[in-house]
Amino acid sequence: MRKKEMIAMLLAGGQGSRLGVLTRKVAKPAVAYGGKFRIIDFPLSNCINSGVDTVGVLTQYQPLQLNQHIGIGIPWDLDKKNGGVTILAPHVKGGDSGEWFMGTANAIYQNIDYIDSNNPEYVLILSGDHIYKMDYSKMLAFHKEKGAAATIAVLEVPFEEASRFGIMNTKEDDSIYEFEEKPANPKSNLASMGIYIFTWSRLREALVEDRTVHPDSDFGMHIIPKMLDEGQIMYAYRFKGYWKDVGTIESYWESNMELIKALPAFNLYEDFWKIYTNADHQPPTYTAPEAVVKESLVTDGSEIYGQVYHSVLGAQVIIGKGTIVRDSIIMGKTFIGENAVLERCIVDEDCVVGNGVHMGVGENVPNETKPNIYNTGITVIGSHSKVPDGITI
Ligand code: ADQ
Ligand code: ADP
Repeated sequence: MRKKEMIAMLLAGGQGSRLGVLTRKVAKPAVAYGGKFRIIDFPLSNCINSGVDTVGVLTQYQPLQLNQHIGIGIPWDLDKKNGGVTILAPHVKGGDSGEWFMGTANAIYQNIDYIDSNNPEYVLILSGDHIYKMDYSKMLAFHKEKGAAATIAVLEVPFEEASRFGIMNTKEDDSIYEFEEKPANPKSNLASMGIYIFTWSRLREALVEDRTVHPDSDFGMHIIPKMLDEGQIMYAYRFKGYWKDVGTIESYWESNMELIKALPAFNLYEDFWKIYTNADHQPPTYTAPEAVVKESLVTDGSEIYGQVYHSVLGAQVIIGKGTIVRDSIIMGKTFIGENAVLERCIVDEDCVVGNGVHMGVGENVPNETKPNIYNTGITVIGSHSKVPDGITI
């Protein structure tokens, strides 16, 4: 039987309801990000850059786009016969009694056979909805050095946000003695990133046992507290670097905008830690004589006839003559007509925005006229929308 030291299981099943219309038709991990990427490119690229060559992807909600994007894993060099990326079917029970994976740990339980077939020593559990670069091999070295049953990647978050996370207390050596999932009154600000390494034999045991008590078994709610109660050795692995849960419209927009700072907190241009994606072959971007493009990311195959300021544009975007786009995210294959103004907008893929459309408030406008109102409104247009000529939104 073949043996892998560590395989990854990527939880890509969430709906991402807080991303609103952006996840109406696609799962959150398949949402476009940074012009030419999709959110799932980050954990997948981290895997291959860390030497993890076997990844199981658990999908559940609207998996079509995700399946198309991942394919057989060629862009990430994950198309290997021995290992590679495997998209695990949403329900495994077959027939009419197809069972949804409710709960993150239960989703893993449902795929025990897949994990066993790789005979791993360790299993890395990942979420499909975080933007970050991380060397999982360093985390594994830490896990082995500590002889832990489980290691949780952590970072310190502002106290007022702590109740959105799994929060733990550690001793001086970073061993964990207390863990609470999304506590109302957090006792610390050391937050779980939802990234775990388990020694597989220990996790396997816990999954099988917990299954009988909690059919909807969840890592943060059940598995981690259970293992801690049993006195198993668990460590917090401190991550230093950029990490963003892009689960809300605001954090998604902000994180895209952070990419276009002169000194970005998150750098896509580092050759030693490339982010791979499945992109079409497109011609270069064309900028017309009258075009203005400043402080922006513009992806291949676009045609700019208007003005683009501080914005992120996906592939094959067309910006018409006389149109001004500012502080916005325009996703791939979207067409914007002439003499339109878009400020603080997110326009999803495959949209058509008509001539003379005015969209989004623009930070300055309400602040100048009503100094007490600080408007952070972001206007979002779902995929395949058509905005008729002359409309103001
Ligand atoms: P949450 O962010 O609330 O907390 P959760 O809803 O448990 O995360 O989902 C984790 C990931 O798994 C997401 O990517 C989600 O899309 C996916 N997922 C959820 N259920 C799934 C299923 N049944 N099948 C496939 N995929 C599924 C978790 C931890 C916290 C931690 C935060 C950090 O529980 O302790 O602080 O992540 O973001
Ligand atoms: P959000 O927090 O923005 O609502 P998540 O991605 O965290 O989005 O998803 C919320 C929860 O809903 C997750 O536990 C996810 O697995 C669950 N969920 C989403 N879609 C489905 C589905 N089709 N069937 C069962 N559970 C789902």
